[in-house]
Amino acid sequence: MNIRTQVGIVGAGPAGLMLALLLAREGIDAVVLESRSRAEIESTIRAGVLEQGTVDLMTELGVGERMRREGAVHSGIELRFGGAGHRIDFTDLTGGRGIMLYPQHEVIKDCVAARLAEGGTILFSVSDVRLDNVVTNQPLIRCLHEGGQVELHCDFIAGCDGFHGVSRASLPEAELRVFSRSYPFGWLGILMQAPPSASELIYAYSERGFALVSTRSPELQRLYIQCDPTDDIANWSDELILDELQARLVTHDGWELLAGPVTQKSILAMRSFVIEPMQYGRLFLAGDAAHIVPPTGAKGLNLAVADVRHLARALAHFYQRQQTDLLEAYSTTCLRRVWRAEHFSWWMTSMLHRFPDDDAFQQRMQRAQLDYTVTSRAAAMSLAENYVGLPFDW
Ligand code: RFL
Ligand code: PHB
Repeated sequence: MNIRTQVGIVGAGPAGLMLALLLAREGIDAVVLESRSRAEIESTIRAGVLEQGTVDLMTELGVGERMRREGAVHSGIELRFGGAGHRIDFTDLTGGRGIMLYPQHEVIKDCVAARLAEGGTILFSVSDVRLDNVVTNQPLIRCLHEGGQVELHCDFIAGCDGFHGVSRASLPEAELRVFSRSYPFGWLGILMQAPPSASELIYAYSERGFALVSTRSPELQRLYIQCDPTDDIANWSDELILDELQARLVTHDGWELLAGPVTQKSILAMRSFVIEPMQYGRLFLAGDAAHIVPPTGAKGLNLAVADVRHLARALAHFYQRQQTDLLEAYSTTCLRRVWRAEHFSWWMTSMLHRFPDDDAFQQRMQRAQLDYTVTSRAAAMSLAENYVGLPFDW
């Protein structure tokens, strides 16, 4: 099967789907290729926190209705250490901005439904995806779909296929710089059937390691604890996980975690990663395909959305005025925000986790930083500004 489109998009994650919706608004045709099934992408548990800018964009794109109904607006977070909680008040510190708790797979469902409803093509369960001719004006994507060969001829390719996708590998190594750091710990994440234990997210620093209390719905909690990244999840019984959460979250005023059945658990590794540049010829990378942050700052999905907003704007500029200046600036424009988020995520991670080689001095440094963050208005404002997300055109 031969298909012709203007923009070939590899990957139906938040980056690929939002790009397709943004381009449609500009009258630009795009086809999305996704290696997993629709059911799979609509049920994979990942992010939960949407920045104000992501929320605003979803509303603008007409995919915000269910989010506004079912999502939860949060106007602050708690930093917990030394047996006490300290609130960072986003509304006060950022002039009324906040965040939305709405699961990533619900964002995916809303975007897939909207894209199909507007007549867009998404080919699910494709395999053997290969990118060719990316340095020419006629790039080509080849793949297999339902047993047949597909050739997608396009003007541009958007590589939105995440960290383990194929797009990044199509950039020649000699042209690239890779920046990366892996952390000596991971997160053990669980879903637990219980009403929220707190009205806002709790980021806890304790001698036993980091813990995070988040939520997915009025009946479902999302919780994380720092663990050895090479540990086997089979070593963690539900009781052990809950005991560890209680111990790390303990307060002097007797706060209690509302417990219930654990319905899902897994361990994820943590790393920071950036590739420069994010573009080669007519191939543009966006989202996790180009950069990864540790989840402590809740930035990954939001960065992916910021990338594709720039990409859609640059492509619209190209098709409307035949000018390539915004496309040429794409990588530099995105990387400024990417590095800001890399720093913020690294900083939150460093402040809140126990490192295996930490000595007593290092622990005092972390406590001093936490104490400053919750008592200085300037420091709290910096955290709040980064957490709710800098404006799109920052
Ligand atoms: P995705 O979401 O990985 O989507 C890529 C898509 O491409 C498909 N694919 C291919 N398709 C075609 N051909 C190929 N060869 C392909 N190879 C792969 C994949 O199947 C997939 O559907 O990348 P994208 O769109 O860049 O979005 C990035 C975000 O998903 C990611 O940054 C966030 O999930 C990170 N993240 C968080 N981000 C936030 O902004 N706020 C959060 O609260 C937050 N919490 C998290 C997170 C990530 C987590 N994990 C599991 C890594 C919490 C966790 C636990
Ligand atoms: C989540 O709810 O999954 C979540 C929340 C905040 C984070 C990371 C993940 O920093």
